[in-house]
Amino acid sequence: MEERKILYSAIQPTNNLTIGNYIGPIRNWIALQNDYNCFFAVANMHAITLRQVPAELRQKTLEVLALYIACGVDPEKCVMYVQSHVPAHAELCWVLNTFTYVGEMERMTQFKDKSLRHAENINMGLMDYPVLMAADILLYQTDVVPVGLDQRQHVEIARDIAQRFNNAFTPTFKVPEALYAKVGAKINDLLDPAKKMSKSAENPNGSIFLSDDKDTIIRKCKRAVTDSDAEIKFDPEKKAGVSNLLSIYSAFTGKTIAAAEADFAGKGYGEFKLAVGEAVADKLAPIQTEQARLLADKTYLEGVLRSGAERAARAANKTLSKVYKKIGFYQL
Ligand code: AQP
Repeated sequence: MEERKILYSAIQPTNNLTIGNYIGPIRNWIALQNDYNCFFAVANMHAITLRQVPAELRQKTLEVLALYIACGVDPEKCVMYVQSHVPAHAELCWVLNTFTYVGEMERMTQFKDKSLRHAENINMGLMDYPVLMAADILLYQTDVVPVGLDQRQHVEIARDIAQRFNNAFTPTFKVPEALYAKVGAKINDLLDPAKKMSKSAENPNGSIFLSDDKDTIIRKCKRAVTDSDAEIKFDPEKKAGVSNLLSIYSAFTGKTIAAAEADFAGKGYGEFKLAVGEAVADKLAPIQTEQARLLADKTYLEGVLRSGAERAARAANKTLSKVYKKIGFYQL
């Protein structure tokens, strides 16, 4: 690989991916893959912090990889791999645990939210999620991490841990920057626009899944919560529902928010919602077809993962070996 800056990002193979996952991080991956050395993981180790059905987790792992490629991530240019195929993630996580304070982890918003939603299974892994994510990022000497806004706190803690380690020894980790989408860094739930659109939302009508068919997408858009003043204007404070739909429309058509507003000047919400649904469905249809084609070729997908795991492990082990040396682990 030539000397370029490093980009790292990952998605958990849980539930079905939503347009939030696409608009927030994946679109940026595709836009930046020619300018950075990219590592994209399928984060199955993060996924088991909530209970998964093993056969589904296995299947979704391939589905997510196929989706990355179907969305436009180029396996010739980018390293794509499954997190558990590179043991250095777990190994560095253990070391970084000793540079992270319990109080910091208890304050993480996602941990608090997920603890409330999964009170029956508040396991150590759930609490340790941000440290594993720090290990993911720091292993590759990452410069930028394209994520959704919901991950801001986790990237911040990864930076803190990197700096803490660097200060305790000598500079070892690059301190990464988060990178957010200009439009759609946080896509909200269609039925409750105060909340992030989520893969695991209680009501699936609030989320558009990348696997949804056209009728379903249009039905969900038609039911989206808006307001009563009938003006199609971007104002996230006062018009959260409409602004969310404008962001979705902008992301799926490539138009600016101003151009999107202009498209609907003087038009009604019914027409607007239908146009948003159609824009999403038209863009997703070829992605779905390509994902299905790729999933029928398991040999190809496994080849991508084998080569990805090798290339990722090579980069990750370099960092891990430096870390082990600094902390005094006897190496043979
Ligand atoms: N609504 C969103 N808008 C913008 N970006 C988003 N991301 C997630 N939702 C939105 C970004 O997608 C990446 C992967 O996220 P993840 O795999 O950690 O899962 P999630 O989608 O955030 O998962 P959920 O909904 O909490 O469900 P579970 O945990 O049950 O799978 C991240 O970059 C995230 O910011």
